[in-house]
Amino acid sequence: MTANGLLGEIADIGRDARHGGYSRHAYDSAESTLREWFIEQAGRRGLDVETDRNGNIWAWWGHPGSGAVVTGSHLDSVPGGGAFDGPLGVTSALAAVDLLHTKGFTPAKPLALLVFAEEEGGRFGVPCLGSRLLTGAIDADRARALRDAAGITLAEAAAKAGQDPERFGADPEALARIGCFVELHVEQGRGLIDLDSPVATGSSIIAHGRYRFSFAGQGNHAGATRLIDRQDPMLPAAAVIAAARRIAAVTDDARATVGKLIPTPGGTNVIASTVDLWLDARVAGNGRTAALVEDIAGAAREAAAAEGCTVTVTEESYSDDVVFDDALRTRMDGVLGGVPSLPTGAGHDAGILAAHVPSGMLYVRNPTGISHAPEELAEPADVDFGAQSLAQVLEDLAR
Ligand code: HGY
Ligand code: MN
Ligand code: MN
Repeated sequence: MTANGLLGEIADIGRDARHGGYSRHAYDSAESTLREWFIEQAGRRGLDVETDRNGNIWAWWGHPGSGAVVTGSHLDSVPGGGAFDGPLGVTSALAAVDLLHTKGFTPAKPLALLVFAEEEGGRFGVPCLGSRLLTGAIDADRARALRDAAGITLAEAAAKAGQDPERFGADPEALARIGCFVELHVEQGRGLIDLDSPVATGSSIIAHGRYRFSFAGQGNHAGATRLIDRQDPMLPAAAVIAAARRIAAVTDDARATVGKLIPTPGGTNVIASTVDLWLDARVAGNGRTAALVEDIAGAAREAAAAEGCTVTVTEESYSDDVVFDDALRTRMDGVLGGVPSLPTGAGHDAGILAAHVPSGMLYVRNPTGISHAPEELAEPADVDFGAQSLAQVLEDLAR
């Protein structure tokens, strides 16, 4: 079946009527349905499926073994996300297996499809959670205790989904099986439109982190409290949002975003007692994300003090700059007959694995250039071209 056909099969799973697009988060009903769907699809192709101790799903063509050629991505989304970010890589991997089966190819090395858990951090806040756990990039106790908006811990959600959260943790045996990893992904930008090419390899990912800013003031009555008597944490929160843009704008090619803000208690006629907001900060260069965040935190402290409020800043995740394996990228480029190679500001599981195994990315053109929103798109012809390109790359790597 083609990747377009497979995407069509899951098109109604996890649609978000409120936000538009899709909301599919770790171990919620939509993502669990997608997991079951993937396992069924892999089984149909004669792949041996196992879910590892961290909730990542492996589907093996041939016996699991070292030096495996591995490809995959994720099935979870951001809230109100697009249809392609993650699922395009998973469906293209299944379609590539079909293409290789059809041509009678038999891999000379173990070949596996890999679906990572909670890549977006949409429920528990830490991105690439499955690949961070696999590689030991996050402490298992910290991961187990991560809570979603309803206060449910990852351990509770995973246990409810039939996993044993006590087994979470670095999995050097599984990691050692990976000879190389290639992730196909919809491009999250306009590079391929401007270059008029349907696919590209990935060259690098800029460093990025997530930081929680917690402002505390004094809850009070919106009408009975004079302005001079207020300690309103919304004021410094608003100042940080503006400061993030102002400071990033003078830091070359930095990106700083506040997309999530939660006032407590959140009443229209209530001065908030606390406000939590999350800063997503990204800029290439060693230590530059920390410096960017420190400048923004300085503005937060100043604005908080001016309003008689306090603020605490907590790093929730950070990933260093990634440069993908040059030999793998060159080999992919050769197989594909010379394609562009693009840097990206988007994080990926391939970026987490890159510190441990040769990793590469294959981007598929997105005519809107938009991602993490319902307008994310890959045209059917480019989807097919991407799956064929992935099949060519896998055949070369696994021959
Ligand atoms: O946020 C990111 O860069 C990725 O989509 N998780
Ligand atoms: Mn994403
Ligand atoms: Mn993604």
